[in-house]
Amino acid sequence: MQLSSKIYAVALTAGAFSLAPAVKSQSPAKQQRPNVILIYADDLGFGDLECYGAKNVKTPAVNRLASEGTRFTNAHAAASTSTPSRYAMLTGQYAWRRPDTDVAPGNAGMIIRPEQYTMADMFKNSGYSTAAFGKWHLGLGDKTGEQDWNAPLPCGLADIGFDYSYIMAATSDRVPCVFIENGMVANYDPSAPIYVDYEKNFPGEPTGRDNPELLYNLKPSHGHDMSIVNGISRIGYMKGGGKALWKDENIADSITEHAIEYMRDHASDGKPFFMYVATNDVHVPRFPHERFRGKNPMGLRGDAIVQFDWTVGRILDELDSLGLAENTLVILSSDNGPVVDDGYDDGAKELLAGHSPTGNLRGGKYSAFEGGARIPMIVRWPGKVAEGEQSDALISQVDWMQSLASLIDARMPLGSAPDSRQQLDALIGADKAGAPWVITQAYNKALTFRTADWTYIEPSAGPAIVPWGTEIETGSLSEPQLYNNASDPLQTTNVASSNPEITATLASQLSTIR
Ligand code: NG6
Ligand code: CA
Repeated sequence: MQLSSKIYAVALTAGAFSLAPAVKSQSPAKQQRPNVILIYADDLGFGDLECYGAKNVKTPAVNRLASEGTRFTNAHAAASTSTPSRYAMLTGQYAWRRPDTDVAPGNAGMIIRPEQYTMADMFKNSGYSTAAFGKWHLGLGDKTGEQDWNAPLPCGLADIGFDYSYIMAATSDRVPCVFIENGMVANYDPSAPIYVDYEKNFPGEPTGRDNPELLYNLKPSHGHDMSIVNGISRIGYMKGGGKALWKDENIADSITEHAIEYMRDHASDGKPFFMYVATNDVHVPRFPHERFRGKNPMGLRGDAIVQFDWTVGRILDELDSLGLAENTLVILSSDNGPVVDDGYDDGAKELLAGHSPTGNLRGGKYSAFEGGARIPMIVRWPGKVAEGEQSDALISQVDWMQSLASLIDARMPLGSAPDSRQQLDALIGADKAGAPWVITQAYNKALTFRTADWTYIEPSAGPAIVPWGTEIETGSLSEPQLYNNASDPLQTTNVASSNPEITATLASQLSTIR
């Protein structure tokens, strides 16, 4: 947000803490402001963790988190792809309210604009240290395609509330394949200046399409045949990078160790912290470190889940050794539903061996069906959130911002987080009903409107199966769809035509909100 309004918000917040008898009138949950760590996986499905019934893969660290906290069974990302989902979660505004929030290329300009009030602004202006790690995928720099990757980027996470950031611009299957620390390429190699283009290749640079012999780590199954980095071809063209280029097998280590270092540096500086730890796991290309290989029968996708679990374990252990576990709220979740073949020949499909990444829900990543946006969600806050509980409360990630605002007594500028509802009691497991409805967005922008009892999917044009090779049902149909959540949780039978009033009521509720 702009400087003037930032100062305004800081002044308000400072006032709140110096004048208000903040603690007196509050519920026990609010008595002390905890650190908040949001561990946000990529493409991790509702059925991908052992404590959610996963077959074939052990996730002891996540199991531990669930046994020390509350595990949610009816939580939803705001979209079934990354960029719109993260946009909604971090701003409290649905991505479908504005254009240019679709899956972003690696050279997208900042999608969240500096004047928007984000979850990070909210924490920062409430006295928190704030940091982002890992997958970003919400654009960087002022204008799409005009970034100079060899200089400080003119617009970045510092402009939307993050004091510190160590991130990947987009996804690991998109160039540029470098980490960016506080708006500058990390480990920058002046001997290999970086150039990025999403339209045309740089003369003489190999591509996956023309030089498959150079793909010594992973080959594409569809798409992903442009620039080659670390023996893996990607989306987009890139030249240079040298020593700054990531090695996929070290990405989880880099993200996790930067997060751990941040925790150590901020453990006892008198300020609480907010950390957004967005893992690369389990997005494609899945190429985890050697030490996580072969610990499950599912190949690289299973190994990536094991690696994700390791990251979670590292963070929990570090909280213990720093003595911070008691006063830290940990939220673990995912940005959208799972996908098996998302464009690389990694054996994921062949090796599932009975595992269902969606936990048998219909659809998956990209889809309007339940598998698109129902995600794992676990919340731990010792003494405040019940241990080893399950909550079936209806939850949307878009509501996290106002809920966390309430938790820390943030004063929010008028109009911020406009779609976010205060659902703190549901978030901490005290209210087992949750939100009256949630809205999720499929890859083609079709909206799904879900209440406790019914799921309505609005009519939309498009193919029944994702058209580029992932074999996922889109949920797209030219007719309205209605599913009975209680009797048909797997969405096998569209009952819209036999329930015209319910269908019309839900359609009209959705249209009012839109
Ligand atoms: C798709 C990519 C897919 C993945 C997705 C974004 C192709 C053929 N497929 O376009 O691999 O990158 O975009 O995933 O290019 S997300 O989780 O970041 O939304
Ligand atoms: Ca994703």
